[in-house]
Amino acid sequence: MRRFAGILALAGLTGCGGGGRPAAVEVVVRVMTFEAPERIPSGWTTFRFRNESPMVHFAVVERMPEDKGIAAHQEEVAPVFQEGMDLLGEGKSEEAMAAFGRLPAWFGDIVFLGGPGLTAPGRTSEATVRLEPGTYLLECYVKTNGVFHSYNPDPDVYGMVHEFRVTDDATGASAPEADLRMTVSAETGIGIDGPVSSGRHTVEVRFADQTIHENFVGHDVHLARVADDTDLGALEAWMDWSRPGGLSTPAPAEFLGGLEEMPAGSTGYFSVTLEPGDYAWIAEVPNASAKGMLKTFTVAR
Ligand SMILES: [Cu+2]
Repeated sequence: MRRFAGILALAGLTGCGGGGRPAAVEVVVRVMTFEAPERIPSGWTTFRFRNESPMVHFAVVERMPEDKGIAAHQEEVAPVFQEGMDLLGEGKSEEAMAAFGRLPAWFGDIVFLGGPGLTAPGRTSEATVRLEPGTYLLECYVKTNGVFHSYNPDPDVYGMVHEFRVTDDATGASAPEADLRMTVSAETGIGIDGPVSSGRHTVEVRFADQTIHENFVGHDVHLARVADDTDLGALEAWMDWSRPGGLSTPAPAEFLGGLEEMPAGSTGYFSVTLEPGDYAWIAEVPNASAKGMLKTFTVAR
């Protein structure tokens, strides 16, 4: 019987209630470019995000509409966001909204499907999501000196965006086994079942609902280390990309990953290793604390 189970596991079959753990897709950032595979099989997939650069980044997974890929994103989306951001920086909010109005209609058809949250320089974070076949992007829209990482002012060079194809081949992997369960909701904020201890954890995140917040993005969850000199008010303000200093390097706290936004009803996972200390769960939305999306907690010694 054990041998039979082993053969099933080798074959990656899921019919008897589970294949193996999701294979990890390595994503490395050394400067401001994703190094990642161009083709991966479909199914449960762990993105292991190694930030070897001196700046904070994330890697949101975006399923693209039919026939759209990195070229369309870089020609029709990234410059529009940069123009709008430049106008916001000049205090011209009406002109900025007019600029955002020039986003192509298909922008609304991009599906944000999780991916590793904000990850500090030198840190590695992991997020696991289930992917159907299709064309996808990894994107980081953190800013440096007012410029989105996903936008390169040089028209001949792409920004921090990586296109990959999820193929019809299936991994057959099961969802990870989680030891903590979290719910993220516009109604109830970020909630987690019970105290968080030190050590390695895999957190199951259920998006009970999803909504477009004031800064046009959905809610997600990130983990920040809260040090003695961390200003939680500054951290909260920093999470809003539409503020001139928002999501701009350097971050006001050390980020340890998390899970980017997903549609209502979706479930994804992230893994973290926690040492004793103070932390905050926080979403990338304006006024996170009023929305229950800034929650501090302590990992006991
Ligand atoms: Cu970045």
